Amino acid sequence: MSDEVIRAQNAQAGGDTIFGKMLRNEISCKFIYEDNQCVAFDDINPQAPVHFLVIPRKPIPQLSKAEDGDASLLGHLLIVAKNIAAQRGLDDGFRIVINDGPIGAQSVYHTHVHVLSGRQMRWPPG
Ligand code: DGP
Repeated sequence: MSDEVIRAQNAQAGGDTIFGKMLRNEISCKFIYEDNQCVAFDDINPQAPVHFLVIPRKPIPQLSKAEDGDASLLGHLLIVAKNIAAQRGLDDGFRIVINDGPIGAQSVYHTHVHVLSGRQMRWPPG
């Protein structure tokens, strides 16, 4: 079992997260994009040559806790993800992942969109 999955199985849902601290500038993080709804930054533990995260400023702990009123915000995250992918020249494609809960191997309980590229992705995912 990978370190990432072990970390996810030990993760606690609820409360503040490392991403909340980054959004409040309590810990430093170089944002590659930001607007009034979301920010994006490179993953600290990249799983591909390109691996960045797009996160909402609103602390939705996980996708399964999102509400109907979050539809526009969640759509915005995907539009931002594809815009950054285009800026980075990912013309041959990319993989979008949203992990949810222990089964989904979520380790940070602040909803985030993974964008991975720069190598051939495989299917089915592990
Ligand atoms: P997930 O397992 O889906 O919850 O993914 C969480 C991701 O967050 C994981 O790929 C590593 C990344 N991450 C965790 N802490 C930090 C951090 O302090 N900085 C950055 N840039 N990424 C982080």
